[in-house]
Amino acid sequence: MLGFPLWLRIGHYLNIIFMTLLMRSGMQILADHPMLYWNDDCAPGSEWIKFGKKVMPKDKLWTSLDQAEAINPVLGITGGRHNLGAARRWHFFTAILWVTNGFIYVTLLFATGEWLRYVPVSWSIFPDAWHTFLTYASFHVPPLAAYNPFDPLQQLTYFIIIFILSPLQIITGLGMSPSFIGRFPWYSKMLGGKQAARSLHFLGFVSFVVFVIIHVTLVAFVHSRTLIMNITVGGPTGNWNLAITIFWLAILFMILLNVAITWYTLRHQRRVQDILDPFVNVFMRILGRLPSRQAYTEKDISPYFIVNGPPPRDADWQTLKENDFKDWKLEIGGLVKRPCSLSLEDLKREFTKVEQITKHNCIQGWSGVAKWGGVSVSDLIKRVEPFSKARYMVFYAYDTKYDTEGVEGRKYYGSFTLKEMMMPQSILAYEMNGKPLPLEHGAPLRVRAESRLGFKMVKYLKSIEFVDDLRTIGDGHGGYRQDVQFYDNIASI
Ligand SMILES: Nc1nc2c(c(=O)[nH]1)N[C@H]1C(S)=C(S)[C@@H](COP(=O)(O)O)O[C@H]1N2
Ligand SMILES: [Mo]
Repeated sequence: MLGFPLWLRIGHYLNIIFMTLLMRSGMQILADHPMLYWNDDCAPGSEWIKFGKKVMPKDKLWTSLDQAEAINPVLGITGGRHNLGAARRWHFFTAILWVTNGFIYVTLLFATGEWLRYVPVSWSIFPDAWHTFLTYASFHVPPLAAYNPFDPLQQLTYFIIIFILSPLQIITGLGMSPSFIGRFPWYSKMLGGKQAARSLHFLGFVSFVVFVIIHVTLVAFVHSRTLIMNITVGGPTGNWNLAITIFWLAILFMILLNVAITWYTLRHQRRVQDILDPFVNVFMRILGRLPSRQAYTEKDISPYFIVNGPPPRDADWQTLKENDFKDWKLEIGGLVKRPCSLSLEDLKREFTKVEQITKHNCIQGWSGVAKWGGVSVSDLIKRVEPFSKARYMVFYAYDTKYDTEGVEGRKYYGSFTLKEMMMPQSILAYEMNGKPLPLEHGAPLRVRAESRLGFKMVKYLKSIEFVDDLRTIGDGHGGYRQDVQFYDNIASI
């Protein structure tokens, strides 16, 4: 006899909680680059849908940060504009809980025989579901007897939600991880590309929203008393007062939890970063171990490549630029036996040139393919001979960052573990698409670490320092965006 055992009711409720958090954090992430594409070049105008009304100027340099839209904190988990670090943190943390809960739920379904409630075992489900649909369409309600425990249309819908739509969200979610698609480009191709994965993930979200609206409407209007009893006290013969009390308390708690998370996160960004990242990092590390093996072809190169992080206004970089960076030198020091200082000429003359055609993945969501030419970081590491206690490389840039109000902040910097930098597609690039690195893309030299998100790849390089601990650098979180915008540091998803 199929009923509503306690574990099923709890699983259902936890699912509601996690779904609300996933949806709100997802919308916040989308607001940071509120355009969706079916192509991975992301040229302005090539999107199939755009939220917000911003139009970028044609005659002056803009960056992807300018494209971010503000979002209401009721919809977005942290609200406002460019609150991406916290949104990602909540999205990934909740995703872990949602998948775990779903996994337990499905396991118990099969262990207890309850799976029969969702999995249709006869093709007659289709004509039967159609019949139910016609009943609703003519503003009639199927009799209670049609529910055992669900009517055919309900059963078919739930089956699709649990066994098709949910796995698809996981599959398309993974299809956006730079580490995963960097290591397995075929996976990305199978989904139609990085942006197709992103678009499909969004359409999956829309399907969930449509489902929730219909589901809630039907519960409210069709045999609602029985359904509410089923999902709270486990059956229609229980205590109605208890059932309706549980029902409203559960909704109240869901709302309060959402408000509390938004409120707390906005006030304690750093604490939320420090508390949640260790959980998320378990998965970030697993994916982060995958070395990039991308080999796109010349014809994949994006005709247009979005910029993020405008060229430095700083006088020292401006002076170097005047002279085509002939006086520029990369200072390498810290925990190394042989510190050195290398000009562009030195880099070209003394190291083997490597080239790679790869896909760039910005944390905001856009992508682009380019050919990068330069020196392999592992060659550089061999040259300077780090001491055995050196664990990280810190990359310092020339650009001072300004906040959205134009207030001057600190200098850009980033870092990697030596392990990450020993990967074959970790290079320092002085060329893009066969030409000297353009000013806005990081001249004269930038990092390319192809299995990571774009913000890790420091442009306008000034110096490199080998260190044993990141906690003493900047605010100690591994980079400018980690310190100031609360981004996560591994950035493999
Ligand atoms: N020095 C410096 N490096 C930087 C940035 C920056 O603002 N300053 N932005 C980062 C971000 S968020 C991204 S997505 C990439 C963008 O590279 P692109 O402008 O060549 O597309 O550079 C990264 N490196
Ligand atoms: Mo970025």
